[in-house]
Amino acid sequence: MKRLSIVYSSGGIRKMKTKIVGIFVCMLLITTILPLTASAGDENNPEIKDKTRDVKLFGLFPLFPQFPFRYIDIVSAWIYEEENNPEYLYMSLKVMDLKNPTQKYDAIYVIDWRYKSNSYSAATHIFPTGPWPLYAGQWDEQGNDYVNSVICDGDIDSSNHIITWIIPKNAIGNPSKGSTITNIAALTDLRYPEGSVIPSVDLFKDLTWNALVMKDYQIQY
Ligand SMILES: [Ca+2]
Repeated sequence: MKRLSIVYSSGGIRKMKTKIVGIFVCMLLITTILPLTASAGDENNPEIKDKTRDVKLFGLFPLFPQFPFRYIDIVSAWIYEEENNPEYLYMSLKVMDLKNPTQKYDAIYVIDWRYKSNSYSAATHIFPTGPWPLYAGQWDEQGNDYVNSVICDGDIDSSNHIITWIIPKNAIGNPSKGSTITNIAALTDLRYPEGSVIPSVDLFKDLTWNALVMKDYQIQY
């Protein structure tokens, strides 16, 4: 009987209307917020998810065993932004077993991408003497060197095997809110350090051209 009185009283109908409006607003919020969250990367939803145990000699020939190369074996890479730090783009690269310093080689870690027909990259080197700074900037047309670059904040986190660059957007073409950065790829490379007896050529590489996941990233802020 109580239920009937709620249905037929005007107060009950108002309550129902409020409830329906409430549910509708919630649904709107959920559908608005979800795509935003899904389009920013994180470790569980990376822009690149690479195969593992796929480091190759000269980037071409399979290697066995893979164990000695775990520190350049790319697992994933993701991009994100912080609402309270909108002038910066965050990029993280995860490998199987990051070593800092390395034992013998110059290890190079790179994420590159394209924005408005230009190429950009974030990179660093880790040597037996320790790491270089983290840096990022625009590449020249030939892909040989930086047109300009800046030193970035960030983190080389050996315990979680993640390198993170915090890149000022004004150093990478000022990508605007809603625009998309494309052709995101990661690469790693081992060379003997300059000055060693063996020439400093690219010996072992991991490239993500055949990664399991490859997504663009839409700028959030
Ligand atoms: Ca890999």
